[in-house]
Amino acid sequence: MSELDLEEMYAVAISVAREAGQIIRDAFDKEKEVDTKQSAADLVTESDQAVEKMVNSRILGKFPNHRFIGEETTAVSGEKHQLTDEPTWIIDPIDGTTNFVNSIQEVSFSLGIMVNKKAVIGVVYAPIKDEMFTARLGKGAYLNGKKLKASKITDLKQAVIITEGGSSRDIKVVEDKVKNIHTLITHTRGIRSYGSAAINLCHVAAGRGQGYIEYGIHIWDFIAGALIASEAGAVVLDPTGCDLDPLRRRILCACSAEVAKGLSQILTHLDMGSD
Ligand code: LIP
Repeated sequence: MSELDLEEMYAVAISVAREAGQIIRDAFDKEKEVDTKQSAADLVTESDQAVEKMVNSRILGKFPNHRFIGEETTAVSGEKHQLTDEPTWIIDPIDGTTNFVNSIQEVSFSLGIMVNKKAVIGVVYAPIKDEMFTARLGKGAYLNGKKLKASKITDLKQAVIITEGGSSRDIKVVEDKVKNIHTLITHTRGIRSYGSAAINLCHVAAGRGQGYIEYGIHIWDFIAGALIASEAGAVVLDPTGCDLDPLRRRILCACSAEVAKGLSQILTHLDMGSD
């Protein structure tokens, strides 16, 4: 894939993110039509579907040979994904749908592009706050054009860690997550929960906290934010400390290797299957 191809894909990614942001903003304060998916806490609205449809047609119209993985298309097909070496656009039309339904501002459009199974472009747009986070592999991460740098903290005791309850209501999963929340409160300066994996990763990229850990999310929730965080100098791993497997439905992100190691050692690691 040439530099020129990547430039073109990056420009298209930013432009569809802006268009997605407009759809989200227009619907934000209105009454939403809400449906549930895997659990009563796993929501979809007509706006999620409208954004995904628009993005799918824009991308495949421009790059007919590229592959597309979208949260809502997957919800309908129920398919498992196989990552190939082909350029693959991975999108979450509204990351933070529960926030969107409740008109809470932490909502984002997330778009990651993988080539040869590696993330090369990440765009997360938070339209209500007009925050455009972008990254290209090896070229740094930016917020509205300003370079991002993760926090320099190495001591877990000084770290603010973001984590989420997630949408699974399986009793064992909930118990393990509660156990982890107890552990995190005990070992860190505090925990936070913003309701959008993509935004959580961008917060770590921007130095707004030192780490983020979540079990049970999907490739479309985190692939763009993971590139943005790592291009800002953060460490992105599987929670056990191994390399991140993008289909494995879990992620650990920390501002430093020390905080990452500390987190990995104290947490109970949940196995939530793969995409
Ligand atoms: C959300 C994630 C969030 C997680 C929620 C949900 P969605 O994605 O970003 O981190 O805790 O359960 O999966 O469904 O709003 O795109």
